[in-house]
Amino acid sequence: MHMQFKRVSVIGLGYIGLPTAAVFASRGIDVIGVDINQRAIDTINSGSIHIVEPDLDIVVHGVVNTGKLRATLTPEPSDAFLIAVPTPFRETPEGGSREPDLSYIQAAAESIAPVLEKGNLVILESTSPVGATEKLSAWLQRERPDLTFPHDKGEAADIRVAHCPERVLPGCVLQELVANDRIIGGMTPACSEAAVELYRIFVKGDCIVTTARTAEMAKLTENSFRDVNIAFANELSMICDRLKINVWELIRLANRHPRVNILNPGPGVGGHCIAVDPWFIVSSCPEEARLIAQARNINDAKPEHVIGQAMAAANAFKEPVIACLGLAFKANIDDLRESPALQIVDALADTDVGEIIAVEPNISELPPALAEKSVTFLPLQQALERANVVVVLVDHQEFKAIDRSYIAAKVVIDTRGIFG
Ligand code: SAJ
Repeated sequence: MHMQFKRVSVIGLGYIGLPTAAVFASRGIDVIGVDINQRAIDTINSGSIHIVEPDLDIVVHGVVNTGKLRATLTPEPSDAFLIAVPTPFRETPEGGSREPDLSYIQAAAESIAPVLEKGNLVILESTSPVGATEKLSAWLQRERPDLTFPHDKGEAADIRVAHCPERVLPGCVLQELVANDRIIGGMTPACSEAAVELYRIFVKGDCIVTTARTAEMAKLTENSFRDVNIAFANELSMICDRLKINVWELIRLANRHPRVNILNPGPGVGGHCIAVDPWFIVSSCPEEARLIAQARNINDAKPEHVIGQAMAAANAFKEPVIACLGLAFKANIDDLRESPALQIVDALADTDVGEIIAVEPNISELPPALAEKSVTFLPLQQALERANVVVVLVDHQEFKAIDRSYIAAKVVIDTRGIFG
């Protein structure tokens, strides 16, 4: 069967949904973007964007102008529906543990169900625990008993369902959407075939077919791999602090070995993916996922270690002034969400250790939580002039360019190794 995708709906117009919708539209597909946020819809329909991502504004502006992308609150009939909504974590009802919150996926399923038609393709792009795509199929079935779905009727089903996880790096989304290989996890071979046909519209990388469950696990595995490897680097950095060894030099040396490639230690692991996704594996298999859980704990404990180092350094001065360089969760972005740097500055501000200065070249004012705690927000140069303790929390390009003579007389805690 050869499917034709003339009209595609994207449910959830966030960091993944909006660029995906815009790229489909730029290839001539009629795209309907659906979101529950009226302000986001208005912004997009006026040709602007509500998130920060290089070049996305230009693409959205273009496709809204040509009428190829239109945003709305209510789903409309389409050939394919692509779900890109958040899958956050929540406390388990009994408390004490965490579990993935699939309520946004369920709500998306309930919103598209009324307009589904025989022959449609539904794709889940949201990062999901293993089994979520089968649940999606069952939720759609519950709303539309008149149609058949693959969890029940397999290849013969009226609707095709697949999991195709997004794997793009924030900051490089437009390039990576097109260039990266794509894992296509259909609930049946026919579901995969339809999904490959859809992604072929703009994906230049390989589209690799597997099952929905393997695709779900592949995405979680990629981010857990990175988390576990960063935990190894972070554990090494704490061992080296105790043993008075420069961890950066150590890693450079060890990485000379042809089969060793240690990642970079840091102040902790932030962002919405690597610090979250491993928990999806742990919550499915708590008894087996011991290393993955331990890596999460090690990375989550790293900010505490840095706070201790900063306090110890400050205590050596009569009037400590601590300049904290960076608030974002990684280099050269303005994203402060789930940022270990922010967590460290916030915790230091709760102590009476001394004056706390924050420097973040990618934002124009402090987030309210820090402003309330009398953290001083200064440009880099002024902060360095005032401080006797400098804590490097993010490896922004501006910090890498610091003239060493400015910091020679200060106590420096370099969590990112920018000074080697
Ligand atoms: N970090 C370190 N040391 C390192 C590398 C990173 O401490 O050696 C820290 C960063 O500073 C940051 C955190 O880890 O706080 C995560 O940053 P990242 O750049 O590794 O990843 P994200 O969260 O921006 O995006 C990841 C990517 N996944 C992988 O690289 C395996 C991206 O491809 C995924 O699409 C994204 O998660 C996602 O959506 O899951």
